[in-house]
Amino acid sequence: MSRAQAKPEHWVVSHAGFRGLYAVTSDEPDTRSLTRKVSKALSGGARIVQYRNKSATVELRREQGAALLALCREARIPLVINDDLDLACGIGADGLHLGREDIPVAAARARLCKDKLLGVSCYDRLELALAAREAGADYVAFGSAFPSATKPCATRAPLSLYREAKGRLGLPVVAIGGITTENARTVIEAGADAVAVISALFDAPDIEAAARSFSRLFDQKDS
Ligand code: TZP
Ligand code: MG
Repeated sequence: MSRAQAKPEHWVVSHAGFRGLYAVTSDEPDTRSLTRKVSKALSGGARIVQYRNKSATVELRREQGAALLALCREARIPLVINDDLDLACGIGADGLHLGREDIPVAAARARLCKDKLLGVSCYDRLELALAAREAGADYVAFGSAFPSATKPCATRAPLSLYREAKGRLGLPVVAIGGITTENARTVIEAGADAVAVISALFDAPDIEAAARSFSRLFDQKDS
């Protein structure tokens, strides 16, 4: 059995089912507001949630991570923590997402249980993804797919990379950066298994409706 197939049964997302809207939180200082927003994203069909808050203190991150974990467990959706291995381990989250400024992937894999998801940002570089797979990553993310107001200086990844990476890696591939309900279809058709979205989801006037629109794009590809 592969590592991915051995993930806990309470997750809706498995290796084979790693597909759909990947909701990444925006920096939100108010925990109640954060949980309200994420709850709407889950109601709209988000298949995975990443807690990302670049401006919170350690205490606030712990409070918000724990609150989101409770919400995600109820929805049977995995909660992945951005950057912070101690937080992920401390609250018993379902996974960790790392970038190039974070701890090495192999070091994180060594501390994370095998049943936890480990995701790695690979920007526009397939060789980073190949190395991440060797070091124990469960999925990889490429982007920015489009210009992103959240991360304006992010490297742009060519659309051709999604299919090429899928073919070369045999791992789920996530597209991130500037993805909206209008352009998401382009990256899905280019081979992305999931779309990771911050602003077009959490800044939407109706978060649940936006999540549903993103989610429907994946139904359409199946039919
Ligand atoms: N990595 C590349 S672009 C980006 C990250 C974290 C930001 C994505 O945010 P948005 O608002 O969906 O463009
Ligand atoms: Mg990071």
